[in-house]
Amino acid sequence: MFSFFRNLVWLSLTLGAASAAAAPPKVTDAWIRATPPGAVTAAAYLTITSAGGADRLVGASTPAAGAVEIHTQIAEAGSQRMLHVAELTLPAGEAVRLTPGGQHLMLIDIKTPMVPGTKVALSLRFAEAGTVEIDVPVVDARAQAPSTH
Ligand SMILES: [Cu+2]
Repeated sequence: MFSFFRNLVWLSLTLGAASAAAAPPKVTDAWIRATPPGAVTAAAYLTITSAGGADRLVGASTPAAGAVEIHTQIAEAGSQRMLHVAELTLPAGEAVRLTPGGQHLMLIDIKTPMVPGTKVALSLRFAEAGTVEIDVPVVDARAQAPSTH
């Protein structure tokens, strides 16, 4: 499993070197799961489509948290485990979905609880397209993701 992710990173580096994306990636269906008081992390979900060519999500940040990591989730011995990945490969024109139970952005050391109805500024850093700023609505954990944004 670990070598699988190493191969993913290697593959994305190869693709990134060959691409020359111009148009910024399209980010849709972004939402952050509301957190209870005292929580130190929060999960953000979104869909990214790189229209201009292959790209990679290489980092993210927000004023609302100390750090943002790209995580993937795997089932292991009957329980869910999260893995920190260095980057996310974005094939040209393909919608890459970060959804509950799978890949997500992890907000680490959040400054305040994530309150439903509020929005959080999120800065996404792409290898080719540079930085894309979005405002992400906070949604109650029991509610479904908004259909669009
Ligand atoms: Cu996580």
